[in-house]
Amino acid sequence: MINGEKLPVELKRIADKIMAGERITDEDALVLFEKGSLAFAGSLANMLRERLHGDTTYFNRNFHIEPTNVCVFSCNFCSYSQLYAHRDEGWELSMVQMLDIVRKYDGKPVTEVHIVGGVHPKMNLEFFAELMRKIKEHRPELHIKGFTAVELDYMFRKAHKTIEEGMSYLHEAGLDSLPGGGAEIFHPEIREQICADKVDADGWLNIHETAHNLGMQSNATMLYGHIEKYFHRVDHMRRLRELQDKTKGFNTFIPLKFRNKDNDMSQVPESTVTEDMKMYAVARIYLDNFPHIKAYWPMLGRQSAQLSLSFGVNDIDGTIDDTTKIYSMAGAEEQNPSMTTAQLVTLIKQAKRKPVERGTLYDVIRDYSDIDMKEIESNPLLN
Ligand code: V47
Ligand code: SF4
Repeated sequence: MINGEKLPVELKRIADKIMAGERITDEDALVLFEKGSLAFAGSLANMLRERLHGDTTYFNRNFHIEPTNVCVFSCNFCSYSQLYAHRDEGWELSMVQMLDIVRKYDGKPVTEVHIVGGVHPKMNLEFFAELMRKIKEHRPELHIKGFTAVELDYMFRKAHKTIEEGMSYLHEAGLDSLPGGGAEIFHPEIREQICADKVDADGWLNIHETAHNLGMQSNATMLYGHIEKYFHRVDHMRRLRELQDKTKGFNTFIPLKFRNKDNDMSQVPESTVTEDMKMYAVARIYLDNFPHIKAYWPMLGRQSAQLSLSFGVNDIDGTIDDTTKIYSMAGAEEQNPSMTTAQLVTLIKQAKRKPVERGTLYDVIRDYSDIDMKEIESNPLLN
């Protein structure tokens, strides 16, 4: 009960703030995590989601390119990478192979390619700038969302470029926006235990700030549900909220549920569905300056992604077309993640929400709420 007698005073005070449209503090967020029930945090998050977006739930039509899983880093939670010394057991796509993936979508109504992979010492800034140019030459309107701050940090340092020089160079070559990966948990207490050797919090935030200052938009993630405590999550979101106050360049926050198969943290149990939904709800409430909260269905599974639409989430990413391995290798239920538009629309409609196809930057492409399902299934431009 939100206004009932049984509600502790501190939760009532937080609910009042949220309902009045005020920003909650870090302490409030901790109280929500520690003392608020899922129903309590969830109903407040749902109210905010409906204030911001009504029933609108976004998805897009996208595919991934994962250039390599060879990586100079060794994050303990990663089930995907192969150290350079063992590169024979990994994959390295050539320019031609990556352009063949893009060509496979000729005539198909995808709007975004998401490029992310391991940090390969031989795939450098010049190589990826050339990839950007070649993709844009072939399909200029395809939005390229590419490279985590981890990949960019390594690429720029190796090329002896400042962040601004490197970012401008890739942007001019065709890179449109940045995905949110590599953020993990910013707090050094945890970062040192799960991914000690890659870019730190300030480095990650600097890269996104520079992109924003150049007019590029980006996303932000947080890898949760492993060895971190609630206050590490709040600390992570605080750093993001502060940068967003400055630049307004983030589009969406994506909590990523830790998956424990075949990695060096396999002894750590995965979070429960209740914990997952609570994470989305608190994120929606705390990150009042982030327009969107995304549930990435290949990692979360489609049923939990559907459920999250009642806990603050208003975006479930895209069609994917079985082009990413990061989550299947880490044990996600979706071993070959792929959804047709009709399946995404059905999933959203079943949750009594309004399915809207978007571009990467949340430009509305099509509202599917009144389109007949048979029409969607039979029209290749819609499905
Ligand atoms: O940074 C790696 C995560 C991320 C595991 O911006 C794992 O739209 C869970 O950032 N369990 C890369 N997560 C993917 C990413 C992303 C995904 C979807 C959409 C967007 C976007 C960005 O994958 C890494 C890391 O946090 N990851 N291993 C694992 N075992
Ligand atoms: Fe490399 Fe990324 Fe895996 Fe870390 S999470 S080992 S940076 S591929």
